[in-house]
Order: sequence, then C-alpha cells, then structure tokens
Amino acid sequence: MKKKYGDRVMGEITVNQALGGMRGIRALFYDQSTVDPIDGVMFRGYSIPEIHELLPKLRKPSAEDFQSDQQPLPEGLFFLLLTGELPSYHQVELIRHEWDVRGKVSDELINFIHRLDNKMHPMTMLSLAILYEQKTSKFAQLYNESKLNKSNYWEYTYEDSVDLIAKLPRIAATIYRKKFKDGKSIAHKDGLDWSGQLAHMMGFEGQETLNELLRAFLTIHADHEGGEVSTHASHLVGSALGDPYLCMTTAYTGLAGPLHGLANQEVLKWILNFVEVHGYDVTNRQIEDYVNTTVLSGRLVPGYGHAVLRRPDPRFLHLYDFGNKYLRDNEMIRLLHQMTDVIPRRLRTFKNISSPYPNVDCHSGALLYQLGIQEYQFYTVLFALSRSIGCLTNLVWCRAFGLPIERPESADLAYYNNLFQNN
Ligand code: AMX
Repeated sequence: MKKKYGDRVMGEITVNQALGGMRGIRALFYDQSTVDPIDGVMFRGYSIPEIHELLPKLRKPSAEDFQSDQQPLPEGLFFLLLTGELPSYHQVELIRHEWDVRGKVSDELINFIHRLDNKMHPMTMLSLAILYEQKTSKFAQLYNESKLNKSNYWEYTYEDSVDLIAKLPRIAATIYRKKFKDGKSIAHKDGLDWSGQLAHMMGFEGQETLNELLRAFLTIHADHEGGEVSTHASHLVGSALGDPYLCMTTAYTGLAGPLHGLANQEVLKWILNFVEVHGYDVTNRQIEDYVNTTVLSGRLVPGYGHAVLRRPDPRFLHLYDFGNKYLRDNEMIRLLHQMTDVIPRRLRTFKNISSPYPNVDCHSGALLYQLGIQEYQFYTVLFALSRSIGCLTNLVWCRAFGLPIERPESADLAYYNNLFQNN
C-alpha cells in the first residue's frame, strides 16, 4: 500500500477539525473494526446482529437448542478480531481452556488490590492493578534483556495480551468483592468460560440470565474502530513500544472519563435521581422537563449522543432486545424504554447536538442493576474487560505490521492566524 499509493493525497483538513477534536479526519489505520454512522460497528465486516447469530455460544448447538437464542462468547470475538475468521465451536473451546489456565493470579497481586484505598473508583483500582502486574510482561523483560528482534515483537505482545486478558475476570472480581462486598475472594472454578468465571468469582454463579447478559456485554463492547479514546490511547502508547500492560492502563484511564466509558454508570445515576423524585410511573412531559433541566444547567444527558453514529447504536438495540426478552415487565426497564422514545425527540430540539440517539451506555446499566449488579461504579470495569479484547488484538497486529511511533504535529494559535492572514 505504501509503495503503490504512499504519496497520494487523501483529503483536506479544516480549522474546525484541527481545533475540534479532529472529528472526521481519517488518518488512522485500524483493521479490527469499522464504524458506519448509520449501521454502527462492524467487527471484521460482521455487524452486531451477525455476530449474535454466527459466533459460537456456551452450549453446543443441537437441533432442539437453536443457538442464536444464546449470547455469543467474547472468546469467539477475540478469535474473529485477531484472525479475521469466524471461529468454530471447538476453536472457542480451546481459547476458553487456555484463558482459564493462564488466568491464575498471584497472591501478591491480590494482596496489592486489598491494600488499595476503598475510596478509590474501581477503574482506578483496575488501572493500578494492571500497572502493578506490568512486572510480569514477557515483552518488557525480553526487550530489557536485548533478546527481542523487531520480527518477533508481535509474538511476545500476543503472549502478554493473552495473559492479561485471561487474568482480568479474577482481578475485576477481586476489586468488586473488596470494594462492595465483604472482601473475601471466591475461589476460581475450573472449566468456566471467561464471563462465567467473572460472574462466579463476583458471587453470581447460577444466575443464568445475568451470565448471558455478561456474555453479551463483554462481546459487544470489545471494539469500536481505532479513534475512540480508549482504543486510540492504547494504540498511541503501543506505538512507543509500550508493553500490553502499559497500553491497557492507558486505555482504562481513557475509558474512565464520563464522556466515554464512565457514561454507563452516569446513566444509572441520572435515572435513579429521576426515580427518587417521580417514581417509575411517569408522563412523557416529566421526562422532557428532566432533560431540559439537565441540558439548560450545562450538564449532559448521559447515554445519548455520539461523535460518529447518527442513528441509535446497534449495540444499544441489542441490549434493548435483551431487556424486552428477559425483563419486559420490569418497572425500570419499562421506564428506560419510555425514555429512549422521548429523549431523542427532546434532544433534537437543541440545535448544537449532532446526534440525539441512545448510545451503547444507555441501556447496559439498567439491565445489570435489575439482574443484581447494583454497584454502578463497577459498570465501567466491565466495559474495560471487553475493550481489552479490541485494544490488544490491534496491538498484536501493530507489532506484526511494524507500525512506527505515532507523532502528529501541533501548532499554536499564531500559526493558524498567520496561515490565513497571508492567504
Ligand atoms: N447531552 C447534552 N449535551 C450534549 C449531548 C448530551 N447527551 N451530546 C452532545 N451534547 C452537546 C455537546 O456537549 C456539545 O456542546 P457544546 O456545543 O456546548 O460544545 C454539542 O452538543 C455538540 O456535541 P456533538 O457534536 O453532538 O457531540 P460530540 O461529538 O462533541 O460528543 C459525546 C459526543 C458522546 C461525547 C456526547 O454526545 C456526550 O457527551 N454524550 C453524553 C455522554 C455519553 O453518553 N458518552 C458515551 C458515549 C459512548 C461511549 O464512548 N461509551
């Protein structure tokens, strides 16, 4: 590509873009997924409904057990993002087994998490735990010992990536039980899938609907092209040859911002504040007034809007269908569905808002809350687990392609002024 088209011009940049968060500038290369403003995310060319149908599920399909009734396994999405091919049931079983074996974490790390201040947000705890675990990076160790050659960077990036992903359920569950429960860990159980292990160690084993929700959640949040804050942050750090632990710490701190992954906890807080005053049985007018008060006081309506999407996010629609299937008569889910009908119409009347539609964070919190995970500060940790799959499969390919350090240029206001005063 570089030899053939390397000096071809791809487009122009306006001042609004340069001063406006680089919106719409296509200057990153990212193969794992793309995002269309209307159709949403495509994982290696497969849409959300397609991955729901085509990725392997927990139970092997049989004539009586129509497999698309179950949620896909995130292990399968990992295979798809990494190889570009749909995995077989057997291939996913192998990944499940490997992650289960590699996922054991040291007592040292558990003790480190237990010593953290409980006032910390769970995302801060997660970032610190991964930074602590950086000392186990094979890539960093071999690089430090001058034993790596550019051509095998990707192999040790892959090894670290799989180790890190495999450990996440146990790290996350330890954080959950330390911060919100009695602090006692629940022992790991052999043979569970990635989401199943997480649910088991958090204390939710046997709650099948929640387990299915977690499988859906951990699959659909994995990737959203290369420009999102978390993905781009990990990509940037990786371009300086940071190992996967450094990259993911950066991704998690990016995800922890309220405009990005923290929005899922903000949505729930926002709804609960409304419910405290009005209850669940409300008029459309009351919802509209709540939106007005929020926006006119200079705050955001969390769970709505997107930098790229211009229709309801297909990931939101997936969770909406899940809610309809399992919790149709639940009062919070009914209220949320009423809100997703009323709020876009209200937000559309604010001329500055480009996209009034529900995004991925709009629905997830209400489902998690109703199925038992009520500590909403934990929701972004779940997002982080899933996003690790996208960021790390990308990192392996960046190393395989030998992509260079990322280094765009910036300029001061005087530069921009001079540019146009002289033209
Ligand atoms: N509520 C109130 N105001 C909103 C809004 C919302 N949901 N969405 C956008 N706006 C405002 C912006 O703050 C901005 O205000 P300004 O003119 O005073 O600067 C204006 O509308 C234009 O913004 P935009 O071009 O429509 O969106 P953007 O690309 O700048 O931002 C996003 C996109 C997601 C950050 C924004 O829609 C938002 O803050 N939404 C609420 C938070 C949220 O749900 N974030 C999660 C996004 C999904 C994810 O990454 N996990």
